[in-house]
Amino acid sequence: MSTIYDNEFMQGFMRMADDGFQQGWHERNGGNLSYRMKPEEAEAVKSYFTPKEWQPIGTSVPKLAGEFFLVTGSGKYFRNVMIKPEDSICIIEIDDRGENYRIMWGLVNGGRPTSELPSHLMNHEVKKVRTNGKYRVIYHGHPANLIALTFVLPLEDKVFTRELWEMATECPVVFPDGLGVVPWMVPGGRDIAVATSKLMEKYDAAVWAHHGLFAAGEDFDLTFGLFHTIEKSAEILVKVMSMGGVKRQTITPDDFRNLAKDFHVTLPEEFLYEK
Ligand code: 2HA
Ligand code: ZN
Repeated sequence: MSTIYDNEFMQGFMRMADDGFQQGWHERNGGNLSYRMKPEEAEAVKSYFTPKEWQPIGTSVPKLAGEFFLVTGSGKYFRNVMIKPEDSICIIEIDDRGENYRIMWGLVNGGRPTSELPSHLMNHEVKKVRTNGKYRVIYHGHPANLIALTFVLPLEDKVFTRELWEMATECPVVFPDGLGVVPWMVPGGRDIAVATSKLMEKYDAAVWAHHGLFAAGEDFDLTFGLFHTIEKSAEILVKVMSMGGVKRQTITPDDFRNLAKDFHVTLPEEFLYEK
């Protein structure tokens, strides 16, 4: 007998949640994940739907009207997604104005979608428009090395981008647009959602100071890979700083320009400043 979990997007979502937990980015109920479902995916699972009451999103996302999302639940543990998905995650539908959502499947023991739903949906809206519908995944977690850096580096996009680019040659190829930084803000609400989605106009990832990372991407592999690459690079920077912080040699602005040519990426000059 087939189940809702036989669908590839379900498998991909659950695997990503488990991978993130194994990486140590989701202590307790930390982090959240959302996936904008394709129309055929919503169609394929609609026999499992039991619609609940409409609830306000807390912000307005008119360009997501009528969309279905698979999202983690508020207060739920990534650690449990694989072993009890029906308790940990849910499918929601957005209403025709982009103001309300309703649970269609999941969270069988009650609960709500992620506390960061406004940030997730506003980021989805920006990315849907900017990528012509290509981007479908928004991911938030608490990677320790990147968070540690938010206590010692200036909270500036250009500093985080350049320092992380220098730590691993793959970085400018993986996130050529750079990385945004949101100063510390109260999580869960509309203000931090607005600040983050503004950065998502320009970048695929944004750091929340003293909190975590938001990443956006086309599919589960690319989004997880982006998050993973950023945190790996942050780990190297933490090691370099812990060894006294003096770089005897590094990748120079001209090295980056040469890399950009060979790898066919455009690296904005704003990140290739002389230090
Ligand atoms: O607990 O990570 O930002 C979930 C979160 C809130
Ligand atoms: Zn968080």
